[in-house]
Amino acid sequence: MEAETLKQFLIAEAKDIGIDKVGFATADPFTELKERLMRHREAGFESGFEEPDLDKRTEPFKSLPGAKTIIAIALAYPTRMENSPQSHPGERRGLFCRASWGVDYHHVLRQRLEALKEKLLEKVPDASCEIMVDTGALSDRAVAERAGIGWSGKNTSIITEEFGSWVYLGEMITDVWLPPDAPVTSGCGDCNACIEACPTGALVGPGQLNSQACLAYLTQTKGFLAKEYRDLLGNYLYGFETCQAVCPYNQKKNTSHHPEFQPDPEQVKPLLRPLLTISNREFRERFGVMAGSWRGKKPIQRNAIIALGKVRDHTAVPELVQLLETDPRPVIRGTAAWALGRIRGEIALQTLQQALSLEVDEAVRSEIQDALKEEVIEFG
Ligand code: B12
Ligand code: SF4
Repeated sequence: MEAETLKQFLIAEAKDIGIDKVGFATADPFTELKERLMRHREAGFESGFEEPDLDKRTEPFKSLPGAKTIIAIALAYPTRMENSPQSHPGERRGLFCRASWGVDYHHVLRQRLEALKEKLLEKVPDASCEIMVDTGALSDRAVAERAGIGWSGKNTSIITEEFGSWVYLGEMITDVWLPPDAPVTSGCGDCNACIEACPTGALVGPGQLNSQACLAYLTQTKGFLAKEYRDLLGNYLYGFETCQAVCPYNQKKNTSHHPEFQPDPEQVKPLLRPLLTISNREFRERFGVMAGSWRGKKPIQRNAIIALGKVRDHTAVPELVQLLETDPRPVIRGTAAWALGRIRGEIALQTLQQALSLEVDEAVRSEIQDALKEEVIEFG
């Protein structure tokens, strides 16, 4: 089959399979990206979730010998929730970012790419293919940019004409040559809305993110969240999206044609207090299907405690006292101490003082001491 005919066949099949955008790129090394990733690392801007081998990241043939083409795909996700439950005093709710709504996108995109691979194999039975979604060696964004899926925005996201940046990305490397698409021109122009809106200044320049200061990253860490970030998280339990929410290309975009990504309101906007005492099993059963559960329950619980402390929810005091007194995890005890210091009141204060006399972990002791200090300052 002639290459252009094969490409058009795959584009038509991709649509039937339920892929929103498909683009074709050469599998040449990403030479400029390599330089960029080296500087990114030297500056200490990596998150640690990236593939560490920069040769593998930028040389597709290291993942598939004989690689000629990369087929990039994008699937759009919803931005609006029907029947979104309200958060009330005493019944506060947390929030999973939109990129975690519905079924974990890794499975959905991989399944779509497997179906596309089958179509390619129908026409070229001896083709070799390597599928990647997020956890693969390549930079999904750099691939999507080269394949003309969208441009690389100043918020570092790939922005598509049709769906804004509310898209997941994935790709298939193959040793079949297919005519490449051209990258699209950036539409950012003079706009700097994302850089100005980032609450931590993590967007240190156009298209340059210091992951260590990015709230999306910080929601996923397992240790203590540095104090300066606690008030900035709002009620986010996983991920963050201000740099997308403010983007003019993302306004009024909502994709509802993938049932897999439709949010279950009780799952993506759960009540906070029950999260504090949820068992491992219950957590897996309720949230295990979501992308946002990949780091386990500890960061979600830590963020839930912070959200409750921030709004000074007095009704959470019994659960917070229980955590401070009995939880085996120092991060959870220490964060509970911080929240009790915020909420204040007699029970909170007494519990903090008692806990200080029993606590042996240095980091937790320091949190308790600071919580008690805040108490004195605020009452004084
Ligand atoms: C590590 C990681 C993170 C880290 C770091 C993010 C970052 N910006 O670097 C953290 C945890 C913070 C994160 C957060 C999010 N992530 Co993330 N993440 C990744 C991962 C695994 C690697 C990204 C990476 O290597 N970053 C390093 C930077 C330097 O490279 P890059 O962004 O890949 O490549 C671009 C730059 O290098 C730039 N570039 C290259 N040369 C040059 C030169 C100049 C001068 C400039 C200005 C730029 C530039 O262009 C490249 C293409 O855009 C990818 C999956 C993958 N395998 O690629 C998903 C991925 C990027 N994440 C994704 C998503 C959805 C998110 C969140 C929106 C989730 C959320 N709501 O919380 C946020 C968005 C935050 C943000 N502004 O990036 C999607 C992005 C979809 C899209 N439309 O762009 C991806 C592609 C996963 C997927 N397969 O769908 N993520
Ligand atoms: S907010 Fe403005 S600068 Fe940032 S990505 Fe969107 S268009 Fe580009």
